[in-house]
Amino acid sequence: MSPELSLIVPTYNEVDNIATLARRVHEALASHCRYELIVVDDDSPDGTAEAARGLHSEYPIKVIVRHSERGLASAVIHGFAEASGDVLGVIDADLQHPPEMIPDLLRCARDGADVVVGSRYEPGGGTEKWTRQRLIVSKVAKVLAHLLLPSSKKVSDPLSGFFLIRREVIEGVKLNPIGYKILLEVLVRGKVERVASVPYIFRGREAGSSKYGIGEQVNYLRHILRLLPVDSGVRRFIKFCLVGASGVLVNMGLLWLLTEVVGLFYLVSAAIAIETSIINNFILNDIWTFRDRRAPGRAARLMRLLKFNLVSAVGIGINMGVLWTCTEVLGIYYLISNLCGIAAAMLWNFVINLSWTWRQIASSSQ
Ligand SMILES: Nc1nc2c(ncn2[C@@H]2O[C@H](COP(=O)(O)OP(=O)(O)OP(=O)(O)O)[C@@H](O)[C@H]2O)c(=O)[nH]1
Ligand SMILES: [Mg+2]
Repeated sequence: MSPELSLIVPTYNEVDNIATLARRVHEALASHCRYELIVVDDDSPDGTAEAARGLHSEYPIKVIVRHSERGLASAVIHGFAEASGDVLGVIDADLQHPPEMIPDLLRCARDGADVVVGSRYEPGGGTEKWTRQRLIVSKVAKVLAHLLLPSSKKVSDPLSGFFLIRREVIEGVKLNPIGYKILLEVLVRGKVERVASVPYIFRGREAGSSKYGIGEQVNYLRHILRLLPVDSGVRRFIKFCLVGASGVLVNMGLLWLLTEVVGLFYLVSAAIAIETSIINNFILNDIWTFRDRRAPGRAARLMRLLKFNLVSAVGIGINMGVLWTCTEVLGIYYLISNLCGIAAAMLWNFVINLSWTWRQIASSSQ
């Protein structure tokens, strides 16, 4: 019978930790579920793999040794491929993630969460023995992920190395991470709808040494850049900008046509052109940018059109306000000021339309 949970443990030089980890995992899980522990070791010179193999008679442990590859995240992916459980989990070998909390995480997965994250950033969670510098780096990294990769905002700690996922989340998905942050990869590329978080304290390392260094911070930035074009939130924003650009063309074209060909007064033409471009943008956003967020029915569509008009009207006000302030108060050249105004209005339009006009129909987090 296959296990319910496959727990992946990436290891590099963890000979002093692996037996304690296996024992504590077993004590935590034996009465809760069938599980397997998959140790993925990158040929550690300290003999971690042999030590892990020696535990085979006591615990359900499988040891994989990679000889030609190195890297935490790629080791985890290797472990996923070898796992047979319905739920896949990841835990560090050095006991910084408390194995005693795995049953709590598993409960959330059983309740239907696709991804359950052990989080340092929920009330009750935190870090122990971290230097101020490491705390700052971690917080900045988290904010960067939340800002640049909207998919990561589903969870409070997208950089956690302690999490469970349902197998379906990554089935058929090609994961291709750099460095350490495998959860980020799963959140952006995986099929994630419901998420849950469980607070935990990231303990200080007691044995062995850290493999975390400056190289990982560079890798992290490379990883974010690689994920940018994949993130569904970023893609949505790009679509929104393209639709906005099409609206500018409609606006300019109609303004010219109505003024030059039809002979209307240019301000009358402008009013018609503005409303037409708003309707153009609404239709394109409704059938393309926010296609997945449309409530059904004509009344709902009409309501979205009204909201979109309102948001756009305020957006025009913001554009004008920024243009005036930058030019008159800050003394910036008016064309540059206008660019700032357009950017501010665009951001306003996107954020409010996303959270109001095309608000998500069903809540996806627990
Ligand atoms: N297979 C494999 N595992 C790795 C590699 N680098 C780190 N690990 C393991 O990944 C887990 C996390 O690595 P750590 O060095 O503890 O990183 P960290 O927890 O961010 O840093 P510290 O708080 O300083 O311990 C540990 O179980 C390591 O043994 C690697 O290149 N390959
Ligand atoms: Mg560690």
